[in-house]
Amino acid sequence: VGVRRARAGLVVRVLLSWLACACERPAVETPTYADRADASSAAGGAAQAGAAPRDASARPTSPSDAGGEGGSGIREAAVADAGAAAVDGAASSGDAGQAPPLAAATRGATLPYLEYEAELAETNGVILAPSRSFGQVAAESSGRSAVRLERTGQYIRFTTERSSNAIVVRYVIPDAPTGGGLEATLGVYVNGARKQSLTLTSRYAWLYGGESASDNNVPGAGAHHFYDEVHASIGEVPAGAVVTLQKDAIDQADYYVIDLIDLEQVPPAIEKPADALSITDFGATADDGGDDAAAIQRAIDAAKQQKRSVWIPRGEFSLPGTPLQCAGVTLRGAGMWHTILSGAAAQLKVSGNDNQFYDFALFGAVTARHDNIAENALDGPAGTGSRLENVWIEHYKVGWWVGKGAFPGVPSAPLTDGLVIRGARIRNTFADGINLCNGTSRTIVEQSQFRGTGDDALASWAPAADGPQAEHNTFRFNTVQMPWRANCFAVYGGSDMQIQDNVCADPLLYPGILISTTFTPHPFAGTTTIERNTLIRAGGPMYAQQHGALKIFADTADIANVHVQDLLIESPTFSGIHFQGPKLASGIVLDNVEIRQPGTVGIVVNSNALGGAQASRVIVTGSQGLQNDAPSRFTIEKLAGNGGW
Ligand SMILES: [Ca+2]
Ligand SMILES: [Ca+2]
Repeated sequence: VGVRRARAGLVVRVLLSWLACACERPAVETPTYADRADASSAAGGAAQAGAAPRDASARPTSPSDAGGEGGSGIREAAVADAGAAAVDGAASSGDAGQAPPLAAATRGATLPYLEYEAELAETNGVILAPSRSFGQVAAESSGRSAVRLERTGQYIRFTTERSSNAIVVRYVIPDAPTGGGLEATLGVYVNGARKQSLTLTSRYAWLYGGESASDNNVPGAGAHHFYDEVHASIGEVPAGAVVTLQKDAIDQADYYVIDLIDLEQVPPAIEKPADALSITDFGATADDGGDDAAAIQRAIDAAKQQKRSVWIPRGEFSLPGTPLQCAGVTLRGAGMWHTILSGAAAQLKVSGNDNQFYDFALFGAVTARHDNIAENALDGPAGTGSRLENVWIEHYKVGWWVGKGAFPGVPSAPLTDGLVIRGARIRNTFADGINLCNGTSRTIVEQSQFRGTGDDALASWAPAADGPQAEHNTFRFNTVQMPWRANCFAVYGGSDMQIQDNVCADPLLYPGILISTTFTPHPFAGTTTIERNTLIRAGGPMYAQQHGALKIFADTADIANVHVQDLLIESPTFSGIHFQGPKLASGIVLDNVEIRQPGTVGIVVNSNALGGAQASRVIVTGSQGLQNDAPSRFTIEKLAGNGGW
């Protein structure tokens, strides 16, 4: 029982690190982001693999743990969103290899892996001091900390909580002196034996020129975007195994920064549906490096004619120069770990209706952002009846730009209506994860995970000059980590948009949720609903502004009727909630909002803000509650149950 509880305790700590447990933080902090003591308190959390476990019951579930009154509902939800359900499962799981399925997350995506923060593992490496300063590796890290392995024999080590057969490591290795990246190995040990070498590259990382530059690979000042990820199958690793990442003599990078490790039990490959047309019958060959684009396109065209689906079997298929044209076609793979389309043109150009994409990976080759090129994994409108499910996307400009594609002129009706995106895993892009643009309506993105996007992870944008009003888009049950520019969730105009049941952690420069009229959209209409979300260490410095974790920004037009309910804002870099003008904000309702340990103040109203908001059950702890710099222009009406301001 002791061993089991110890293992559970480690994972509890790992998962709780998302929550930036306020109880571990100093009571008084400086109001600047740069040198704040941070969430997963590296000094406190490190090298404790053998320390007394933190029992799951230590989770801050009772209202008294967080102080204040009311709001216990969001506290419980907030605990669950960080994976407490999974922790409970692990703690009661019994013997190795018998772990039950991971329970559904209350907020955020239910993900098929456990995440281990390097800075909470046992290590003899260098734990990076927490930072929120642009240009520092720690600031781009999950939990705002990581571990640097500098010398031969340095490692991170942890005990696995569940059985697994695949690993993802988020890492930094140096760039080549002249740019372009370099490769180096890193050892994976299981129970003390070097089991295999991971091959890491910095080809897709390292940009220069400061916060606004995302297209400069020439080494110089303003380095940022340090991270990339590697994934590998590692054979069966039982629960309770000791997994070590170690720099040995053969591992030649000058240093390795490890941020986090995901361990996943990948299911067996999916079987081919009987009536699907296999691309291998049209000339595609897996794993030979030869160009498969023409063969896959032949399969797509034949399948469309025969009203059948296209089967992409297990293996890696290469698309070096020609993207695939998809209009009214279903592509099915053997699973996101099993079927890979890779290369500079591993892109799906989408048009027409009934486009369906299931169970494969798209691994591109984009190394910088070029706004004049649609280097997107998927690009174009989905029509009606379309789905994207269980697709893994890395190294593009955008995951899916759901926009006009090749449509000429200005659309007068939505080109995408009712698209469903589910189970996507979109990482390490140079711009948005998913952008619903040009009138996209009634589209849902859910149960998806985004990490390291170079612009908004999820955006809904209704540009007035380039499409009809957008309506009823929903982002729900998604987990977003470490966008290195822009927001976790952004809505630029539109009617009746909804952001529900999500988790956002560690955006570097911008809010967690932005409601904005930037980019001259159609006006907000109906009600914009933001409910049951958690924003962790959100907000940041960009364009010489201190963006709050939730920002309502009426810059080019008025914003009316935004309802915010059941929101937890944990350790925002600056303010928790941020109002900025100069246009009118009206009908803004805040209900049951908790802002813990803001870097500056709980709620900030810029001097050009206009309008007002109603607040009930809004609790601020750990800092000044309200700073209203527009007292004659903006009024917050305090209803019942507020505290701390
Ligand atoms: Ca980390
Ligand atoms: Ca091939």
